[in-house]
Formats: sequence, structure tokens, C-alpha cells
Amino acid sequence: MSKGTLVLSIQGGADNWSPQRWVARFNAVGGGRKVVLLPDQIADPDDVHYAAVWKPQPGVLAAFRNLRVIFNLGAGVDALMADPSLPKVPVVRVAVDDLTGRMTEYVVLHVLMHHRQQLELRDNQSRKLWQPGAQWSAGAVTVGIMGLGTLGRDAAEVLRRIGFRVVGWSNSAKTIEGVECFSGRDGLASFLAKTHILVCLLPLTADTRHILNRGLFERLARNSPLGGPVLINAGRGGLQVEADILSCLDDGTLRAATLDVFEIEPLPADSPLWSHPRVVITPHNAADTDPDAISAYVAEQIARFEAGEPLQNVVDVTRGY
Ligand code: NDP
Ligand code: OXD
Repeated sequence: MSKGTLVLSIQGGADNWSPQRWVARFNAVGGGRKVVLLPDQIADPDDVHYAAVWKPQPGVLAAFRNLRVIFNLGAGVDALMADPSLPKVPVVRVAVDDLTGRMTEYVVLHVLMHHRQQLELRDNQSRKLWQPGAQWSAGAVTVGIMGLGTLGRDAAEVLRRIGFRVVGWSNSAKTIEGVECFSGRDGLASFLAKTHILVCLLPLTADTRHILNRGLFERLARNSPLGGPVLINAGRGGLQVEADILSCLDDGTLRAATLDVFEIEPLPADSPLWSHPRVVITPHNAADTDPDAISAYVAEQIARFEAGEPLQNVVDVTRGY
């Protein structure tokens, strides 16, 4: 009996994301299942049981009538959710230690960079200025994490162990040891009022689009030892209003920002964010998806599915994440 075909549809992605590397990986873990990289010709579209995708062309999966599961090759599914013709089969997203660990590295790096005043120290170095200034302890700074899912929760736990005070915000109520948790629109104001460094790890949905705006920044704690609130956004660019970030940096509502994601990617060359002295820009590489780790994860999910066990990390399409 045929094991069914797995199709791959991959647009964009990081430099190590060569589609051929994904094909090789899926062939290595597929146990003989046929793997086809779209738009290559498929002998029998009805034999396609699985799709593994990253930002596929809208409509491309609608041709496969016997599709059983769609695997999103990343954590965020906003691009997939925007396709009204997406087949009505389970969508599984990535939640693996490899990606989670990379995101936690990124969050810790940038929280510490702002906390330890690296922007100011680099600037002093460029002017040969020996100016130690005051350095407060981690316990004097509250990091607020928006999104306490796979990624936010891990970052919260590591930051807490370093000594930061950590608060978090999510849709549903949570209990995380050592982390003061808030939830829902009712909990947002209290969460923001405590936050010195705001880390955004939310998914992009109809509810969260443009949530990082002036009105929200104005509600952040004003008593920060860092001289003002800091924003770190590694969620999605559509969560932020870039004109508000710039005007808030310029009038002191925000002290500094680290941005990994943008409304338009790549960030256009004429964006003033590139040259702002208190903005750190990274090219949407906070947490790369590693083909070795993710192909093994997909193979494991297929084995579960075929053994009649429940798939893990299935997206709730009504919520959009
Ligand atoms: P999860 O789905 O595990 O977690 C999402 C969290 O956001 C949950 O805690 C959820 O609440 C919360 N949330 C969602 N909607 C709302 C809302 N309206 N109000 C309050 N809280 C809300 O996702 P991950 O942690 O795995 O990933 C988060 C995002 O990170 C991805 O969607 C992606 O956009 C981004 N990402 C970016 C990468 C990069 O390289 N820059 C790499 C990987 C991911 P609840 O728990 O109650 O459901
Ligand atoms: C993801 C990403 O969602 O890399 O995994 O942005």
C-alpha cells in the first residue's frame, strides 16, 4: 500500500533554508514516503496525504483532495491563516526545543543588552569615553512578556532565573512559578503598568494586529531604572505600528527598541528605523527553524497520526494561532 506523498511548498525563509535541504531531510526521515517539492509535477495528486509548508502560495494546497495534515515549518501560522482556500484538515505548527531555545537566547540577549546599557557603552567606546555610570541589578527591572505560549513561557522562566522580575500576559489565565500572570483585555493595563522591558511574543491574529501602538506604550511603567520603557518585538511585524514606535522613541515615551520583525520584510532601505540610534534591528532571525530538528518533528507527528494517536500543537483556526 502507498505511504502517500508528502509535498513541500517553501517560499522565503532564512539563508540555511534551501528547499533542496528540506527535500533531503524529509527523504532521510520519511521511511520511503515520496517527497515532492512544489511546483514540481506530481504523478497522482490524490496520493498526497501530507503537506509541509512555509508561506505557500495561497490556493496551492486546494488541489489535494486527500490531504490529511498540513505541517507549518515554523511557529507562526499567520501566513497560512490568511489563505481562505486552505483545506479543512488539521494544521500542526512547530513547537520544538531547538526553536524555543533559540528564541530564549534572543530574548535574553536583548533584555540584557538594554539592561546592561550596551547601546550607551558602545557609543561611549566610539568616542573613547571611559564613563562607567550606574548599573542597577536585574531585580530592579521588570520584564513583561506578551504571549505566554511555547516561546514566552520559556523566556520568562530563564529571565526569572537570571534575577529579573517577570510578569506575563496571555489570552487565558496562567500560573507560572515566580511569574506574575495577567490575562485578557481586563488584565492588560495592570500588566503594562508593571513593565519596564516589554517583550512581545504574540502571534499575529485579528485580535493582536497593531497592538503595539502609542496607546499601549503610554501605559508602560514610567519608573524604569533604564530611563524609560524598552520594546523588544520578535513576534510579527503586523503586531506593531512602526510610525508610533518612532514617534514614541523621539518624545521619550519609549527609551529604546529591539525589532526582529517588520510590517514589510525585508525592512525597506528608506525606513528611519535603520538609522535610529536607539533601535536595534535584526533580520527576522530571532529563532531560525532548523531543517534537521523540524523534519524529525514532522516525521514523529506523522507516525503518531498513523498510529491513531492525537497530533500535537494543532492550530485552532478559529483563534488563528
Ligand atoms: P503559542 O501559540 O504557543 O503562544 C501564543 C501566546 O500568545 C499564548 O500564550 C496565547 O495565550 C497568547 N495570545 C494569543 N492571542 C492573544 C491575545 N489576543 N491576547 C493575549 N494573549 C494572546 O505561540 P509561540 O509561543 O510558539 O510563538 C509565538 C509567536 O512567535 C509566533 O506566532 C510567531 O509569530 C513568533 N515567532 C517569531 C520567530 C522569529 O524568528 N522572530 C520565530 C518563531 C515564532 P493563551 O496561552 O491563553 O492561548
Ligand atoms: C516562525 C518564524 O514563525 O520563524 O517560526 O517566524
